Amino acid sequence: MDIKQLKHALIDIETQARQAVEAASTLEQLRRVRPRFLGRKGSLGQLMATIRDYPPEQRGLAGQTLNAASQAVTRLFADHQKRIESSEVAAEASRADAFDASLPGVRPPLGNVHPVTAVQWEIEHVFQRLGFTVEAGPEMESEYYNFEALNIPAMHPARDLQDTFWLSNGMLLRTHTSPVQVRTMEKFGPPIRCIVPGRCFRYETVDASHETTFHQCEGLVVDRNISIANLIAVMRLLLREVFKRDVKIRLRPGYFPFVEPGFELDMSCLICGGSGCPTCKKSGWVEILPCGMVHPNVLRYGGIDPHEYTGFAFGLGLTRLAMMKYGVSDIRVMNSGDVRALVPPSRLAGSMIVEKQ
Ligand code: FA5
Repeated sequence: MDIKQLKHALIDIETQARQAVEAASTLEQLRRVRPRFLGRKGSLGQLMATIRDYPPEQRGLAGQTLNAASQAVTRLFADHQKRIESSEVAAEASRADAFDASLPGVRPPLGNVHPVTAVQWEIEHVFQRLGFTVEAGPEMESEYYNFEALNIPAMHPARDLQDTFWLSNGMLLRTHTSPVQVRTMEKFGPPIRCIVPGRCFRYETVDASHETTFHQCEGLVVDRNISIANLIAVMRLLLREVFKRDVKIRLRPGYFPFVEPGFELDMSCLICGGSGCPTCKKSGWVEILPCGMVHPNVLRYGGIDPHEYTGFAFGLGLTRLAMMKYGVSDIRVMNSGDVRALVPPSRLAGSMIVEKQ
């Protein structure tokens, strides 16, 4: 048999092997069919024995050709064996009385979580996929980080925008998560991509949308060539991921001494559908996402050269976002301890339950 005939013979053997393998529906049948092809006396084994009959210059090629065919047939058996095994496992598992004590258990989701926690987990998940780190800062903060390093010097009227709880030791309860901006710049230097979820405190009158204790989530990106286009793209992505659809937003100029330019990003109130209610103060819009390009002075305070780096920052109103997402119309419910406001595991994204347990 010359090499050409050998190749034809091998194609035939492979075809027969495939048919025989596919006809086997149990491991026992498969085991019985194997020697016909792969055993020493099987069709491939017999051809192996003829290698020595080839002229020396053809022996190498004949050997390679046979080995390739032998490997292909071995693979046919191995693949079909896996198929039979998994269908046997599936059949076993679907039996009403089947119980495999050796399988790892599925951890049942336990307990309900606070709406703010649920939204915070979701946001962390979204941003971690974008390569952001999750940072934290102290709730008892110095005047320097809460105001001065954010370009709000003493006597600046912007300090009055955030009524502050001052402490007897000269410190304060942070009025926003923005102090962690300069802390993070000092700690890591550029490039920075981080979010900072956390609790904030303001000495103000409580109503349906204002609390003295509430949550924000700061976001900070500092790198070369960061522009407003990056800022808007990230804001849109964030809202789309949290609400799982495009929500109506509006962008208007906003003043914060630590950004330039600054914006207020409002979303259409999901409690009233935009027609006006106490939650949105009858405006149809909820202030949720103030943001802007990091002011050069703030970069300087953080030890970063504003000629080389630019950045954007945002201060998401986490508590208000949670209200919109879970339909809580009065912010006072959030700190009330009312268990009816909690979110059951069935309403959390599946990946979050697994990750956070
Ligand atoms: C700030 O706190 C800025 N630090 C945000 C910022 C960060 C701007 C980075 C630019 C760059 P403002 O005071 O608007 O901004 O608060 C931000 C959000 O927190 C508001 O949109 C609102 O959703 C929420 N918020 C503010 N005060 C309260 C309150 N008393 N109760 C509940 N939520 C509040």
